[in-house]
Amino acid sequence: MSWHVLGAGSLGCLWAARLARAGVPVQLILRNPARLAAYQRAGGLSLVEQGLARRYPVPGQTVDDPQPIRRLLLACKAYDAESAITGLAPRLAPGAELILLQNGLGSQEAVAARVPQARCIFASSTEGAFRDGTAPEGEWRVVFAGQGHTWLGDPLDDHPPLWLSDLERSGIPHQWSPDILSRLWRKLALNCAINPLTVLYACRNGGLSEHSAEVATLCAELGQLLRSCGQPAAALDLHAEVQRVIQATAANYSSMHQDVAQGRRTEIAYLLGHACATAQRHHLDLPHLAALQERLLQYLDARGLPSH
Ligand code: NAD
Ligand code: KPL
Repeated sequence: MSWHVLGAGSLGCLWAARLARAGVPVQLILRNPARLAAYQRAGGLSLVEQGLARRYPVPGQTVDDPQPIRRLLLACKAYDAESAITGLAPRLAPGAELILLQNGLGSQEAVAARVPQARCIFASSTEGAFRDGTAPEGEWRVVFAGQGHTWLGDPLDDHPPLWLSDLERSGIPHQWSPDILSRLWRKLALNCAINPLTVLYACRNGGLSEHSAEVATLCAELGQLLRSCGQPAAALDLHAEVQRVIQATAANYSSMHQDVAQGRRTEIAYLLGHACATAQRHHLDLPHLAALQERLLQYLDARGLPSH
């Protein structure tokens, strides 16, 4: 059975290349005929691993190709996920399975509501990849920059799908995780405690050691939020883990910092925005988190970047 991968971006290409080289049938879905033609002219995608580039001529198709979709990796940004799945819904075969690779929370529920006939598997990944815009192959060249792990789970059904063996065979490090919501909330909380401050203070993650009181206050409010919305395990030792991540990634710029520095839209609505909206729904007063959101929105607005 063929995999389909929507989003020939960083993670989509990383997954497609590894599936293809293991002999797993895979098709890349591109936005329109012009993008498909450009992809085909490039001869497929290139993956750079440990400095070595290899080309994978993964077949491509457009969103409105007639081929039914049974297994789909949705590898676009959180803000594109709902409209992307709406475009593909007519192609989903009965019993289709979707893997939602988006960071943050909120987009998964929006996707699931659009395609109630499909099984939606949520994923949280610590792998790192980026597109190497400077190469002649341009956007079809992806650099595998950070080894990591992907957790997959279905909040409605804890039976692992049979196709996990395809990931095994392809060398994609993964784990079936019945508590996937807890993982996604924990990652969201880490991102909320670190990413917005790195943008506002224009610093690397390590620069936050100069703002430790502010980080501690945010962690306390995030812990309150997690406990109030039924995720107490995600709140355990949050502050200690945030401090560990700040130390371990001290030399890095957070993903949100990189987005803003490159003038790209951020996933704020699915991170801090989702945290603040959930707090409001639970009638929780979290003044520092709310003030952080306000400051970040003003900062983005001043630079002409969207707030959603
Ligand atoms: P990306 O921007 O590199 O790729 C997304 C791709 O999806 C783009 O090529 C875009 O054109 C395409 N796309 C969007 N809507 C489409 C549509 N309707 N039809 C066809 N194509 C469409 O994004 P990414 O870095 O791969 O990130 C994907 C998700 O994974 C994000 O939520 C991100 O936060 C998360 N994530 C990324 C990394 C990483 O290292 N890149 C690591 C962990 C998590
Ligand atoms: O995931 C991250 C990001 O930059 O998005 C870390 C490194 C954990 C910082 O929040």
